[in-house]
Amino acid sequence: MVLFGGNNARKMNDCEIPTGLKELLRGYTVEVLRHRPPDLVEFAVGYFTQILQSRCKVKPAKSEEKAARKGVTFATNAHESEEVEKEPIENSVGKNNRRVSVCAEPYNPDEDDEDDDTEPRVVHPKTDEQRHRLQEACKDILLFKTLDQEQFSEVLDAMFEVQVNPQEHIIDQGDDGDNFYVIERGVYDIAVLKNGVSVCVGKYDNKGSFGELALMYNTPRAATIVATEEGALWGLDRATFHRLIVKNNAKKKRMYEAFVESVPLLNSLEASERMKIVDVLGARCFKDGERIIAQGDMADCFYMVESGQVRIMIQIKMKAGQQDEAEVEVARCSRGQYFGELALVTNKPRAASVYAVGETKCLVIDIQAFERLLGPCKEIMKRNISQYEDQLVALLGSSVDFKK
Ligand code: 1OR
Ligand code: 1OR
Repeated sequence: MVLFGGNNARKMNDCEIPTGLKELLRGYTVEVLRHRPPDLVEFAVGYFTQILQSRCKVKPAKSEEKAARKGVTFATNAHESEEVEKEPIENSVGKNNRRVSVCAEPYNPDEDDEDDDTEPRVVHPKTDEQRHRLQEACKDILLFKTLDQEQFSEVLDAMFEVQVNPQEHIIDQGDDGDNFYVIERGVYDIAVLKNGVSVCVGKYDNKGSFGELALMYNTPRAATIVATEEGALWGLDRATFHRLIVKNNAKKKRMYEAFVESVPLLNSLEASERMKIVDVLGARCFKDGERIIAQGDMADCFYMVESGQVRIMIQIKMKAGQQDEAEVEVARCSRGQYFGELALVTNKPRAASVYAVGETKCLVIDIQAFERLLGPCKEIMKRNISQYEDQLVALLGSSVDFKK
């Protein structure tokens, strides 16, 4: 079908599409599809007026001055952020919205509720295949575990794919935060500066997420993240992260603050440190009998029981030489108790399997947050761990060996 004939068509070919037009129209189209308004023109007036108003609301913030000094544009909405992409950025991850050294105003998740509906939604269109891969990558991300269905779907809409090359710096310690990243594949070293020397303190191996701290607390990047091989990430821009994840953390605080205060293990932490735990934890629910941890697996997180109970089971074989194996219950944990620390503390595979007894809800912390936040509790954990073996011998007698 020819839309523009003769000269018009030529004019259209010569004509440059203004920056931002595509994103503006795409945003509008998405909202139309979402709300199905009866009158498209009236809806358009409302939609574009909102964008205009939200632009006018942006105060000339310190961050913008700073950004201007550094030659980058402060992104207030989806299409402006594309301008940032065009800046020559060292170690750029490609077509994503990385910003270097741009600070934002401190963010208070309890204020500005009405802004939620006026801020234009960031949408990066995806094929079915991309969305499927994205959903797989995000299904165990703890920060997403307390989002409701609609919020989660908005997060997925806003995420964009990033291809990664070996040795690429995804994040550099000291920079300001631009995006949060979820790993689809690849191995990424975590390095921090100690006495001016970069030291590798851990790694992400084909799963997990990083880059939340600078966005949550408006601090410089706390570590450097380097890809050790070719990989793929999904990025989430700072504005969407604030609007959905940080705001949701305020709700999490209300829900879990009292619980975290009541966990004996966490008593030795400062109150502010306990609140940081609330920020990074995810809630996971398990059905009666569901396996939460499998003995022998590699460990990636730590659990606290919020409601219900778990059964700790160990596979044993009868005295050496015999073949028979059995799974024996060695302990139970209920509200306020923790499990899954042993493998993290000893760097060994899971020493036991753990099953839900009845409907059970656990609060989960990933291994990096465990290392970062639970250091002061490790001595207490180690003391408890040293009692495990004595308890087991007392429980089972000497007629069994552990299955390695
Ligand atoms: P960010 O926005 O500060 C760097 O950017 C990211 O590295 C950070 O968010 C975390 O998501 C991730 N200390 C600080 N940041 C870490 C750490 C970490 N691990 C991963 N990140 N530690 C290592 C714990 C294994 C403590 C080091 C002393
Ligand atoms: P994990 O990371 O090894 C299984 O995953 C978790 O079960 C383990 O951490 C502990 O939190 C929890 N042996 C092994 N794991 C135990 C034990 C236990 N008790 C609790 N867990 N016992 C036997 C010791 C060899 C306890 C016997 C009473």
